[in-house]
Amino acid sequence: MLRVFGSRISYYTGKLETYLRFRSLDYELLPTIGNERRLREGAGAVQMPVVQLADGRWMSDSTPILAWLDAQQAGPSIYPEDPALRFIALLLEDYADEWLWRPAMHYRWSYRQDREHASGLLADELTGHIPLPRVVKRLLIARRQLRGFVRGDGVDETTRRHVERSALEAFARLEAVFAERRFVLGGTATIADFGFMGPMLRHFGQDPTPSELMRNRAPGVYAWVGRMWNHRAGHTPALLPAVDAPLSGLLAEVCATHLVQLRENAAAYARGLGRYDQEIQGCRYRRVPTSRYRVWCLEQLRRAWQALDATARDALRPHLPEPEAAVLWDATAAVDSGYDPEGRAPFNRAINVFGRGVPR
Ligand SMILES: N[C@@H](CCC(=O)N[C@@H](CS)C(=O)NCC(=O)O)C(=O)O
Repeated sequence: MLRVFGSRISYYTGKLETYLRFRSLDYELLPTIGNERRLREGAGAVQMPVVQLADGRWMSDSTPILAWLDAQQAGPSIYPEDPALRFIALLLEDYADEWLWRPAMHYRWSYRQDREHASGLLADELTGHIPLPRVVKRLLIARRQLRGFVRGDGVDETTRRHVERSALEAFARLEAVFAERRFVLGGTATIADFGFMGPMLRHFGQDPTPSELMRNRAPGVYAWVGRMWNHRAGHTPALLPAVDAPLSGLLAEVCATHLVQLRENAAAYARGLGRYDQEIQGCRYRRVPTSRYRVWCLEQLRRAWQALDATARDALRPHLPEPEAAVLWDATAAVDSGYDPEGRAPFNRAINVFGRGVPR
């Protein structure tokens, strides 16, 4: 039995739970609040999810957690065998993890109905032991999230439209994919699907405002969320033989958004900046927080690209538009995060995506 510290409306906890269900691995869900000391001592940081194995070892960060768990399983892996497809799957996971985070937080905390739903749920789930009136707890939670992860992450009147467009664009690109097949890369789920379940399950598929948008504009994505939740390992239908038009369209959006942010974030980190400005698809974001963790994400993707042979790179290059995608291979884009130099993740000392948790 795994012990999963998280929340039943958390982005990355939902991603992990989808995987645990897929592999029929039993788990118990426990709150992070009230367990901060144990989590910090065991895993290095308080974030959702943190996992404790039956033998007492601690794991953090859904990306290496899924990679490690999957390596322990008998039978077909969720990481495609084909090197080019595997690279695409990792890139899509990172986009879902790190780019769709901002619109997910915006929809949850900027819209009143969504904010009331999430703050009430979190107050009840996580803060039952804190002797404050429920209304005060809800207010404090909502204020922390809105200040830190929405306004503090560059969402304002000038960027709001673009932030929402990012979510709608992801819906539209995935809708085109699911018109062709049941999962992102073929007939069964890969790490790309589990990555997309982060934003799509507990935020866009469940929060009142984006879930209505999803049902109306992208019913195929809505159906895929249910399909993923119900998907179990066992059968292995084929994956795509080559990148097709819907997948190429999705990759173009990934390059124009996520890869630009990864590049600008790494450059800011190299300059020692705590915040930086970036322009994405013509929209200017001011003073977004620099993330050391995302410098590491870029290192991981660059390492994966380095490991590809010429055949795989040639197959991918037409679908990874420059100049944005050059951050994957350009030597001048290399920035050292210094995080997890021994490659021990998920068993290393974790860091939060932003500083000590919430951007200040
Ligand atoms: N890279 C981590 C990110 C985990 C994460 O940032 N989780 C969010 C909640 S879904 C969190 O704990 N944020 C810190 C906070 O709110 O203080 C993962 O994939 O597990």
